[in-house]
Amino acid sequence: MNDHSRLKDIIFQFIEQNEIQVNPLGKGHINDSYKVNSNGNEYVLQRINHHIFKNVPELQDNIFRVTSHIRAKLEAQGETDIKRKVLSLVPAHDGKLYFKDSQGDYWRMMDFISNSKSYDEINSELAYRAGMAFGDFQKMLSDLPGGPLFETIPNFHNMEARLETFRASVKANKAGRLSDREVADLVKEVEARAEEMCKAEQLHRKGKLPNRTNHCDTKVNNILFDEADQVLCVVDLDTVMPGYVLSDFGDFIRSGANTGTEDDEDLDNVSVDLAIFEGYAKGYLQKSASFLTDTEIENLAFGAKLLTYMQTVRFFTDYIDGDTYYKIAYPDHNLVRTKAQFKLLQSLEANFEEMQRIVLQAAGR
Ligand code: GN1
Ligand code: MG
Repeated sequence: MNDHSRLKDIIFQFIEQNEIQVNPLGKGHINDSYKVNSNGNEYVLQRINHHIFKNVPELQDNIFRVTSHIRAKLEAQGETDIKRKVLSLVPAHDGKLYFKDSQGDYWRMMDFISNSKSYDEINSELAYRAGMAFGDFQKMLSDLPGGPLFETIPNFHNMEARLETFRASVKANKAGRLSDREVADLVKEVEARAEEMCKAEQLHRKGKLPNRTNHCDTKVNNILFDEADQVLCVVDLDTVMPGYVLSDFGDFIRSGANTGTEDDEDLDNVSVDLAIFEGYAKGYLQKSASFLTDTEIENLAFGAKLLTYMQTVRFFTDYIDGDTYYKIAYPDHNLVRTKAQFKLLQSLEANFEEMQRIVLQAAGR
């Protein structure tokens, strides 16, 4: 069976048989996504990477709970364009929110949000709107019924656990990549910051940093905008789970306030764009300052450093392991990503005082 007829077979587990078009969609590093057109309707089909998301039924249940709760809130607010303001899962014919095929792969389907677009590069105004959207998202989920969400990837944004894994990988040196001088130097740079970067877990143990329901993947391209560049909704809900708000602040800055790209080969391109930082901080705090604690606000700028450091460590760990987690486009891709993230971290370190000032001013403190 060729790929196309395999995909068709899967798609008809969710929708009625029809003429369809299927095209690859998006740039995610983990799942595979396709856009499906059928009978005037548009859908997103995704193969869920179940080596990473090991419990697909719980994963889908999280997404169902999150989207149902947001939908109910939007209805109560009198929102009219609900179909474009929150994701809608399309259940399989058997009622399940996923389909497991004969090869053991897991699939899901959603409605495609019509006339929407995402950006990999933005400006300060769009960052401001994205900040409001993620602040709103956290606020809407603050009273999610049914108890905490399932942790779809255990210890996902736990820096202590990430460092433990990193150290085990360095020790195992499975791909033999540590003999390179540049790689060994980067290990030292990671270790030099390790203590500082475990501050969030330390604050949490002291009872000073709460868990909240976070998106945990606030990449700039996980926000959909409409034709007039107004935010429609937040997508990619696989990692919505309990965590520290530093994650949702920090990961947007890491991905959206970089003057270069996540995998820039020219490190001179990479630095923090403070205007975008400020836009996001203002939008996010406009929605969240009322429910965040002083400790959370005082550590948001640190969150930008933390998530950039964490991503450096994650790409680097994958490089040392021999590229088993992230999709790569060429052999040294994970090392290039590691160096670009590390360069961004150095820029965030150099601009830290200014970032702290911007955050406190935006919070009115
Ligand atoms: C992955 O799938 P995608 O591209 O949205 C990763 C994020 C990283 C990001 C780095 C489940 O996100 O945590 O920050 O790559 N998702 C998972 O670009 O590991
Ligand atoms: Mg993702």
